[in-house]
Amino acid sequence: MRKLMTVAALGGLVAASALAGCGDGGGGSGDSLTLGFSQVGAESGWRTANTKSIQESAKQAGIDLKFSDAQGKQENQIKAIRSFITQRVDVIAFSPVVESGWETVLKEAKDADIPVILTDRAIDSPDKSLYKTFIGSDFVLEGKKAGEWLVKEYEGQDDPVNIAELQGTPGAAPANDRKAGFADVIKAEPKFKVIASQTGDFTRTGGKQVMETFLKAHPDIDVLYAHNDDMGLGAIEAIEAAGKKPGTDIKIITVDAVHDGMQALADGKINYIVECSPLLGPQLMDLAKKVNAGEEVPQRVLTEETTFTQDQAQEALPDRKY
Ligand code: GZL
Repeated sequence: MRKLMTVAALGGLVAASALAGCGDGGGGSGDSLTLGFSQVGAESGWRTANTKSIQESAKQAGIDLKFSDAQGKQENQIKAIRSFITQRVDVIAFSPVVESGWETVLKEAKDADIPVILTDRAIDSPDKSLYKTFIGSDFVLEGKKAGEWLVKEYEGQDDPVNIAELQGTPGAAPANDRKAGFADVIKAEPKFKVIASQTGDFTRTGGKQVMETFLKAHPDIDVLYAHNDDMGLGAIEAIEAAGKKPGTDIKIITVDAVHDGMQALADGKINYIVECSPLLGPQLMDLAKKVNAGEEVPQRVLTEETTFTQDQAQEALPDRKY
């Protein structure tokens, strides 16, 4: 509607073409809302489920979705956002692959009067006027939940606990925050020592390769904390290839709770999973419609999520949506 008013102000001819149903002057077809979405890539089971949720929800909401996969590169996301601006989409949404470097392109969107919604991952800019809302998890809390389980698991034991950590993509909000939340909890007990910490880039391959190097350098690893299930699953392959029992010789904590992670948890190869829901599609579409209509939306929309032990995974698996 906002765009139709602008088009109409440009003169009868243009307004006539708009009224003739040639679209609202935006990139949309007819009067449906056009949403430009830039996705991080396809690096993990979580990402696949997130993409599915967004694409299916757009269809159900009657929203014309222009979807771009950045293959993990910030420059591709910036290009996609500029393309959405040129196409005059109604709303832009994206999951920022890393936290910094977004001010310039988001100012261009703001100058073009196209509202932006952040999904999944946050940006570190203090300028909150660059986006209308951020819908996603509290990654610091997820890291804390992982740490709290470990503290409970080793309660009453004084021996040193050697921890290996597989970090997510360098500079990504979930990697920075899951590391910080976990470290903040375990620092209370000197027995917990992070003896190795390196990025596996949120992928299975990365998790397997880095875990292989960890195992060669540190025969005495007691615990693995992986920032997502996929790196944990890759690490399990390396642990088994080294003749050790994942979940027993090396306790494993991961984040996400995607199907394959939950199966490994139920099978006893992972000990605890902190859920991070990828099912952001329905709420994103609702927010996009509200933002397009000029309605007020909360600056922050927190996603609901829980945690799973091995017993809880057995119970939850049959009903899992991802
Ligand atoms: C978290 C999301 C992370 C997942 C990973 O919201 O950004 O990226 O934890 C994914 O599996 O790759």
